[in-house]
Amino acid sequence: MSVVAQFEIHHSRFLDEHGRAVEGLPAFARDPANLVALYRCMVLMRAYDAKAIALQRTGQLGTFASLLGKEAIEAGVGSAMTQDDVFLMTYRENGVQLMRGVTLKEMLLYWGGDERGSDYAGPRRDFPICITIAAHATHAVGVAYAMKLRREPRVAVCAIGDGATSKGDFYEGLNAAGAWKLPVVFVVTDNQWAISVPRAKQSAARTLAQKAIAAGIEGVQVDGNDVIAVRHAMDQALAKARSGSGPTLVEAITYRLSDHTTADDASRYRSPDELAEAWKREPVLRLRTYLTGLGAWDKAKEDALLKECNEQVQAAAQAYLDTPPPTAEQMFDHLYAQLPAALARQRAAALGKSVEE
Ligand SMILES: Cc1ncc(C[n+]2csc(CCOP(=O)(O)OP(=O)(O)O)c2C)c(N)n1
Ligand SMILES: [Mg+2]
Repeated sequence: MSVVAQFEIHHSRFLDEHGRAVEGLPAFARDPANLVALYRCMVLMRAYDAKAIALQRTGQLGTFASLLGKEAIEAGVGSAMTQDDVFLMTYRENGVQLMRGVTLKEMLLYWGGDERGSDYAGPRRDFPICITIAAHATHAVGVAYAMKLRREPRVAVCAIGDGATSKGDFYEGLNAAGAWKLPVVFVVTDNQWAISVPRAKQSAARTLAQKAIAAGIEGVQVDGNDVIAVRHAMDQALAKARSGSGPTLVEAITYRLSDHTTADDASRYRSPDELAEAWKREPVLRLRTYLTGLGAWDKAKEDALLKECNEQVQAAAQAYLDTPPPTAEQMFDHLYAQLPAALARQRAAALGKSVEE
């Protein structure tokens, strides 16, 4: 017998949970100004998240999926992508959207059940939220195929959860991406839970990154609570995809610090000790500790930033609340360029009219 194939999965981390640099930093992270910019985005994400939950709890927003705990993944992914890339997300990536120019008001409109919230004024080619778990892995492959056919130096980035990696669509997407060497990056938020199903029951695979191996794709694992590690892995994966060298799967290890959504109560299925342990590794404090140690951050700056973020979020919430609700026929206006006849009839009925056949 001989060994015909051997694989390794590498884990990377630059900042440990105490906010100490444990590796030589990549070039972008050696300039504290770049890290401060990422930190500011992460704090804004957290302020938005808290406001969205408060709006839901007071009956002013629909069910909301919190991103609490994955701010470093959001900032790392969002800052690495260019405006020409295309982002395909599930429902927990409002942070990346924010960095790509989707407005806080648009995001709140979406969670308020208003389709106009998916009609982004900013990144027009980014996809709307895909609630159907893993379905957008195949969409991402389609987008990347189009980019390759047109010889465009662009990349499709597909954000997906740990639970979603058990779905057939995910494997199908990975396989096609590998076989066709497409410019696509899969970012798996491995947050240890898929609603109430823990990571240990989700897959017997030691890592989720290794799922890439069977598709002939490179798979890497990063500490998803370390924004430098996420950003660095994304920089490498995007450059590789852009140069025609094919896809990468980035598994980012983190922890879902919130309930699954506002419709969930995670205390029914996970221990408070596990949650308390996870808070010790959280990404925002980690980066703040590092920046404070460098002398690039202090309490006055923190207070000013919190005030600024809260004001920004408050203004967006007010703009959302001041938006008149969509009229009934508008529910037909955001799915098709040309409405099929059956839906045209329903739209007319919603308007109280009839249409000619
Ligand atoms: C096809 C499909 N099946 C089931 C669901 C219900 N569902 C919503 S979220 C979720 C769990 C997803 O977990 P994971 O991929 O780990 O993402 P996370 O919520 O942790 O970010 C499930 C099963 C769905 N939305 N779509
Ligand atoms: Mg999960």
